[in-house]
Amino acid sequence: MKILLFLITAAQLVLANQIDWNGGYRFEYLSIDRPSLATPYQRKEYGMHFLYLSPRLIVSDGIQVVTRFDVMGDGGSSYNSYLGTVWGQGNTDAARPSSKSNTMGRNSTSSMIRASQMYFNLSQENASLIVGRAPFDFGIGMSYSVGNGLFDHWNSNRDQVSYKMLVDNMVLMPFISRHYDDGYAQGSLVQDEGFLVLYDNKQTGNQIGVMLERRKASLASNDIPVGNTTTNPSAIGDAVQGDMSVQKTNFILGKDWDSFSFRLEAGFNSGDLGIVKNGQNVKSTGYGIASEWNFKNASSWNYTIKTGVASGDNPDTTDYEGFQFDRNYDVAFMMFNHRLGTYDVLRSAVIRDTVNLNVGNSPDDEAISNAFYFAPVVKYRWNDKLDLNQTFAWAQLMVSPFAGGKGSKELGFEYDIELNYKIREKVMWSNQLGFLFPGAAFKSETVPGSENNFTFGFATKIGLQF
Ligand SMILES: [Ca+2]
Ligand SMILES: [Ca+2]
Ligand SMILES: [Ca+2]
Repeated sequence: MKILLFLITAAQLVLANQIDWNGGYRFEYLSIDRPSLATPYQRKEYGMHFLYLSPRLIVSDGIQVVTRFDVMGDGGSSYNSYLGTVWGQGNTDAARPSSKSNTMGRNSTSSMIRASQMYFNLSQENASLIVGRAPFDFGIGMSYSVGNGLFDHWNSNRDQVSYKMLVDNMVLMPFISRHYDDGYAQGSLVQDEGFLVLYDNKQTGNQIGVMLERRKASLASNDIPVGNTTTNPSAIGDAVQGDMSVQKTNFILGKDWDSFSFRLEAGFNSGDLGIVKNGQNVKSTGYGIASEWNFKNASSWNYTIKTGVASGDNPDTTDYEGFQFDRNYDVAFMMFNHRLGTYDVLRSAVIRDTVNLNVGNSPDDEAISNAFYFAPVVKYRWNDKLDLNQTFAWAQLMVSPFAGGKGSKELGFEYDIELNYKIREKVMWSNQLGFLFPGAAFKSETVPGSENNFTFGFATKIGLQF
């Protein structure tokens, strides 16, 4: 009897705990004819699929443990992203037995499930505490983007302790994030300490805020890419020599009217990178500004202008002036989204895998960097299910990627058409066609074979979230 009672109580306890699931699935196919803009074309063509499942374990009132499992994630790349697995991944083991031969075999490879988030969330009436590996967000996603968009490939998950306090429309949040710890000993860290103050009135759409964040790394954990730029294009200095300490300051400003709204985010870096170049200390001095201007009306036609700037590293100076947007922040289908050309025009190699991936075999791992861009979007709402968006993106370089300031700054322009079809509630089929007319910045006498020829690209993708 006692055992039975115990069993019943245990069953009730299990029932008292709840698990809420959400997640998403997508399949994408993409092709870009001539990403090199030169000869050879280095044509891209791939499919990619991805599923994520996020169980939220509700332990008791206001206490949750959240995890996220990525099924068929980017197992082969070095990015820890939400890219997904290439469709047709195959077996890659060089010493594989013949039973694993892709040409002779009959079964496909299998993939690991990865956990990209795991955190504890305590919600109180006017505050919430987050401890663990959790998404981190700010503003319109210029610097940090959680990657909740249907086709977002990137995330800014980080190991953090953050405490968010809500007072009316004010948000106050101190936080600490640890990006690296060498283990049980004390000492070697890469850590952020920061504070967010935000006024966010959901009724009026008025938003103003600032986030201050200092990222520090000790000498032993300072892994800023350094070395010979010919063998390692990501390198931004000659050698690591000390601690890194960089202050990042991001502002957000927004306002909504009946027929118009805007959002503006700006970010500034300042501090010491702890590396040397030509015997001198390298300081980080980059900045970025992103703005979105939305013109709304009752008709089927709506307009948005996306315009902004990201500083670029000047090769003639010791300091590092480069600034890269988050890679989820896109203004065009190809430009600033996929690598283009035969050399690093945008000076963004520091955030990319330049060892295994090149212009012809990389995913959409490019970022807005070293450029001023102006991208009006014309949106036409056909009916409840069908949207047609046209983007005309024009851009110009901030600094020449070559010493001595040689070369043109014209990045050219891109015209994109996007047709979105909402098949069912929560299920979207999106088709993109892009035409890129690259500017003379992609062609240089310094780099033999570089050209700025026309290219086009196509993507069709289906995505759902639940
Ligand atoms: Ca430690
Ligand atoms: Ca520089
Ligand atoms: Ca992107």
